[in-house]
Amino acid sequence: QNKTILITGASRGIGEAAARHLFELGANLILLARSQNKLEALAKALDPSGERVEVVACDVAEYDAVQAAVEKAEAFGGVDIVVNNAGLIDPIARIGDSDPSAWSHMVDVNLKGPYYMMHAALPQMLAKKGGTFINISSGAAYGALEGWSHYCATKAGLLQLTRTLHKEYATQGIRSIGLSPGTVVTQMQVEIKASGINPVSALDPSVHISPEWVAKAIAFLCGPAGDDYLGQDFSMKTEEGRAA
Ligand code: NJP
Repeated sequence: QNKTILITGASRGIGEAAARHLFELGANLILLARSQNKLEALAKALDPSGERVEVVACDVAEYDAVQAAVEKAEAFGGVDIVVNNAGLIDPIARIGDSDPSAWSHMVDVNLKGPYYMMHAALPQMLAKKGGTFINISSGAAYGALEGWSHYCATKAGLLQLTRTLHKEYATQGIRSIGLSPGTVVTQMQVEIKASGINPVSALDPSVHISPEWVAKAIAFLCGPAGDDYLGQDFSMKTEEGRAA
């Protein structure tokens, strides 16, 4: 309620579901992605008056664009929560077949993007003496999955960033929490299936996790319950995650 929440990758999938759910819970939102049209359509559907939702077309791999987007939060009194959700998995390829520039680009989006967001948002949060980062990682941070070297490496790196931020800033009221959703029915799984490497055999919305379910986990971690997971990774695949 009345929190200002910045969500990256809000144009579809988990980010869009998080935007819908957190808006319903009363948050002011700043929505980021590269697809401006999709963001504008979402903002119009959620908030026709335009009072509580701001959209910013932004590539999280560009520091100046990230900083300009975070500045928009000042109009809402500063950012309270950042959901670092934007992420890529494509192109999927074994290391020897991979394209070095595509590998590097994934580091830019999946790892440097959340770091840029932390760097840009921390001054506002420290001025408010509090703030929360929810960093969407993955079970791939723990396993070595064929064809996913870039994804596994960046998601493991994001968890280390989460832990380090906690060590550095917890005493100043900054909460840093990882969230590993498991298999979620989104465009990303369509891309995984198309690659033919490590596809989930039958993606079934009645069995696999819905983006709406991840949105509820994000809201859960934004609240006081998140204090039990500071500097850690909340896995939705565990019994604890399913119960939450
Ligand atoms: O993916 P998808 P999900 N700058 O492909 C945006 C993690 N995860 O919702 O820029 C800014 O539907 C893109 O927007 P656009 C996963 O690693 C997933 O499934 O307009 N934004 C879109 O909104 C990721 O971190 C599963 O193209 C950029 C969004 O990112 C997060 O969950 C399992 C961008 C991607 O939407 C959301 O994934 C798991 C850029 N440079 C973790 N590049 C799963 N789906 O099974 C992309 O454990 N975006």
